[in-house]
Parts: sequence; structure tokens; C-alpha cells
Amino acid sequence: MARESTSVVVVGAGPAGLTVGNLLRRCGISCVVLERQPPARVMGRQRAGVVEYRAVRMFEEWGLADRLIGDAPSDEILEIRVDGNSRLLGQDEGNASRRMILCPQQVFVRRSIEVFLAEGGDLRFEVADVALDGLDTGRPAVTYRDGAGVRHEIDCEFIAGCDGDHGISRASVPAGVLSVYAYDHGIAWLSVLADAPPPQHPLLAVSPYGFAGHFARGPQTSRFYLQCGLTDQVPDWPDERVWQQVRARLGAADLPTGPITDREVFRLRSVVYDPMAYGRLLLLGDAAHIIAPLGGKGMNLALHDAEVFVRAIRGVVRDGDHTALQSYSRDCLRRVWNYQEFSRWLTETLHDAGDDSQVGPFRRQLARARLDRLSNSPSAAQAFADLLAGLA
Ligand code: FAS
Repeated sequence: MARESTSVVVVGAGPAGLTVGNLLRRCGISCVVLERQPPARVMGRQRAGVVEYRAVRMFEEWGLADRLIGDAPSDEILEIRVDGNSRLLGQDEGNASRRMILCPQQVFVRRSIEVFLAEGGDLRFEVADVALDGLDTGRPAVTYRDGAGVRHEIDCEFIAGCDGDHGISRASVPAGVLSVYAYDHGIAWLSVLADAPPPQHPLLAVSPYGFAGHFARGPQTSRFYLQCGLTDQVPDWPDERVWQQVRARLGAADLPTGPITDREVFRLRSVVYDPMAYGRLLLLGDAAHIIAPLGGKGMNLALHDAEVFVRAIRGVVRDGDHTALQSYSRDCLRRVWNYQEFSRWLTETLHDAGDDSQVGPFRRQLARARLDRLSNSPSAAQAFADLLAGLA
């Protein structure tokens, strides 16, 4: 058993874990990042696509924006298309431009790894059998087996559980400690990745055929989301049906298509675990919460948690001040619930306003009134823009 010490062990090298690693290094606090997958798998995961304005500002403050998201395209417009009629939501001229960066998650993760390693970061891929011990002591330890089968033990001051929804961190918290707030939106989506030209702006479409979304995931790559039946499976959606429905729902009969490289059906669900900490283990990102994709907040919540975590650890390790550590969970959950409410509001509005077969005409009219308010009321539009930017 190889034994070593560090200040923080980070379990998981996704957006949360890598941002923790990069910010800790900026604070001069030692850490080891453990990742169970090989580099290619981690850097190839195509998921989120937007770094919200708040996170952009965060990376600017930490001196990392140029290297992580510097040359990625940006936008401050979101297009909502109702029965083929476009409404552009964004900043009015009176506001400083608050641009969201259209940076595919896999690009962000790859650059985060490059920055971390270039600055001497300790990132270990393909680890196995990670186990967390002594969480309720002042000196927890993480054990794992490396690619050569050698067992390692790292004792540390804190563990950052950044290993996603199916990781070992949350599973290491004793039963009964965490309150679980789970919600099934009663909606299923077909998610399609295609080598097709991206939209001019992130696009959300309401139609009698159901919801559709169209997002950039690279210069020639698009992510499409299509509301589908709750019992649908991928075989129910051959290419021809995908493109026929995408064109009908976007109101774009001549939308250019392309080879579909990935497709999956999933149910929209949300879950929050409270508190986001147990002893010296703090949970971050998808290990602590899952949010529906509308609003583009999943990865951005992980980035927010990472900064709150690092500020808390810096307080303890550098200044002996535990104040931020004690409020870590409360400080993260305040934003988590605010974003959960925004994502649920947007999900309900964009689905009720279209295919009302499940919710009925009264809820359909309510949803359409909400969309009209976004277009006709400057204060409603501003509140929406603030949430989209991560400033509310
Ligand atoms: P991640 O899941 O990204 O990373 C966890 C890491 O931990 C992984 O690399 C994993 O291999 C590793 N790990 C797991 N167990 C381990 C163990 N025992 N030991 C060591 N390592 C371990 N969000 C948006 O904002 N917009 C979107 O459009 C969007 N689309 C999505 C589409 C899909 C299909 C999915 C699944 C998610 C989507 N998300 C979206 C949400 C997604 O981006 C997450 O919020 C984000 O990846 C969270 O980052 P992390 O918390 O770092 O977790």
C-alpha cells in the first residue's frame, strides 16, 4: 500500500472536479484529482454547451477565462419560437452585454485538464475501487487501486465529492443523513447529436407537435432535443422521423440536416440532496443535484459549487476560518433551488404551451400568457435574462 498526504482529494474529473483542482492550485493548496475513466472518455463526453455569464465572470476573476473559454463563441440572445414565430430574448441596449459562452462541455473539460496539468496538477486517470474512510474524523483518507493494480492510500483534510450522480462519494454518506428531494417532470426527450449546422442563437421551440430545442455543440455540430412519448425507445425514432419532426416543430421546412452521431431517450428528472456535506466530505455538482437541461444550468451549478468549495477550504487551510465551510451547503443550495425553480418554470411553460394533450387547454393558455409576458413586459424579460445569465 503506497501512502501519501495532501490537503484535498478530489474524486471525479468532470467540470466540478477540474474547476476545484484549478482554483485550489491558484490558492496554493495541494490536491490530488482521481478519475476512473481514461482521458479520451472524459474529454469526449458531449453534454452541456453553455457557460453562463456569472461563470464567465468567475473565471475572469480567477485569471482563467482566456485559457478555458477565451476564444469560444458567445451570445446574449435566446430564441423562443412559438408555432414558427420567433421571439428573441436577450439584453436590452440599456444593459452591459452579458454574453453566455457557447462552449461545449467536452471542450471545457479538455481545456481544464490542459490548464491543470500545465500548472503541475496531480490528475490520476483510470483509478479503481475508490473508497472514502474516516469522513467524520479530522483526517479522512481515500484508498484506490491504480492501473497497475497497486493500492494507494491518501490521507487528507477534505474530500471533494465530484463524481457525479453515480459516484462513490454520495454513496459513502451513512443512510439517513441526506434528505432527498426528487421530482419526475413526466416528460421524456429524445436527445440527438448530429453533424448539422448549429442555429444562429440557442433555440427553444413550442409547437402543437411538442417541444423541440436546437443548440450548438461545435462549429458544425448540433444538439437537438425532441419531446417524445413516455414509453418511446430509440428504435421508435429513425432518422426520417427525427428530421420530419425537427423541421415541423422548428417551423423550418428547409432546415439542413446531417449524419446523426448519437441519440438517446431519457426522462426529465430533478433531484437535490441536502445537506451537501458530511464531516470532511463535501458534495459538488451532479453528486449533489440533478437538474433538467432546460435553462442550461447543470454544468453551471457544478462550477458555482466549485468556487464556493474552494473559498471555504481556503478559509480553513490558509486563514483558520471555518465560517464559509460551515455555510457551504446553505450557500450552494440557495442557488441550486433558485435554478431548479427556473428550470422547472421553463420546462413547464415550453411543454404546456405546445402539445396540450397531457395538461389540457387551460394550462396551455397559462403557458402562452407567460411567453407573451416575456415578450411584452420589459421587467419580466429582464428577470428572465438575469436568471439566464446567473445573476439572479
Ligand atoms: P460529471 O458527471 O460531469 O463528472 C463526474 C466525473 O466523476 C466523471 O468523469 C466520472 O467518470 C467520474 N467518476 C464517477 N465515479 C467515480 C469514482 N468512483 N472514482 C473516480 N471518478 C469517478 N447541463 C447543462 O447545463 N446543459 C445541458 O445541455 C446539459 N445536457 C446534458 C445532457 C446529458 C445527456 C447529460 C447526462 C447531462 C447534461 N447536462 C447538461 C448536465 C451535465 O452537464 C452535468 O451537470 C455536469 O456534467 C456536472 O458536472 P460534474 O458534477 O463534474 O459531474
